[in-house]
Amino acid sequence: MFNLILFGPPGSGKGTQSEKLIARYGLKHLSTGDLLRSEIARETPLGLAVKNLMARGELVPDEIVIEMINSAMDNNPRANGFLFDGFPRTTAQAEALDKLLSQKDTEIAIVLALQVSENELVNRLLKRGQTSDRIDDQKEDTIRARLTEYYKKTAAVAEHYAKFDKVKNIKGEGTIDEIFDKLSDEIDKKQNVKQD
Ligand code: B4P
Repeated sequence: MFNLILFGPPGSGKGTQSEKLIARYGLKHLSTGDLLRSEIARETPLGLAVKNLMARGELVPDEIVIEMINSAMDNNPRANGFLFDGFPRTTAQAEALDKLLSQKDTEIAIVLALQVSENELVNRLLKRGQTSDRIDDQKEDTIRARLTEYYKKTAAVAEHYAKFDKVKNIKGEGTIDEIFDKLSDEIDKKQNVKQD
């Protein structure tokens, strides 16, 4: 199995690049943001419980997302590997993920961390807010709240994986294809090392 985490602040291009990466590498895409939005759209009890938190740009409690990821992995027993997008977002989530993977006798191969300046992030998300129905992209205050959550709780996830020498920083500004090429280079290098 080849498991990777696509990491970065809100608006850094995780969703955008994940689409391309799963097509090239045949991985199963697990985006906690997409899973949560689907719960909200279907008005499930879980969706109703997290709707207001997400609209304010706050993180959903760890237990909820960890359980969601656990069942998503169990529902895909034949996956060649997983691309985790938007997860883990706290150190507790990272530790839970490491444990889940080790129970399946596998691990995270690489963490690709997209680096984008704060102004660019805010501009991208406001722009998406003009054309999408995502409520958390509509107001600059909510976007800033998401960035504050990221710096307060999520940035530490990169430090967690840096301890195991798994993090590669990638400049996330430029064209989508340029960034995709840089991400693919890092994956190819890692996969070649594994095969040697
Ligand atoms: P997510 O769905 O993960 O969304 P995101 O971080 O806002 O977006 P992403 O980073 O994927 O967006 P992308 O760059 O692709 O999370 C939403 C919310 O869900 C969180 O705030 C939280 O409440 C909750 N949540 C999710 N996971 C959780 C977890 N594990 N724990 C707790 N809570 C959780 O796209 C941004 C825009 O940029 C797009 O319009 C795109 O077209 C554009 N773009 C991309 N690349 C570009 C480029 N190179 N140049 C110009 N524009 C670009």
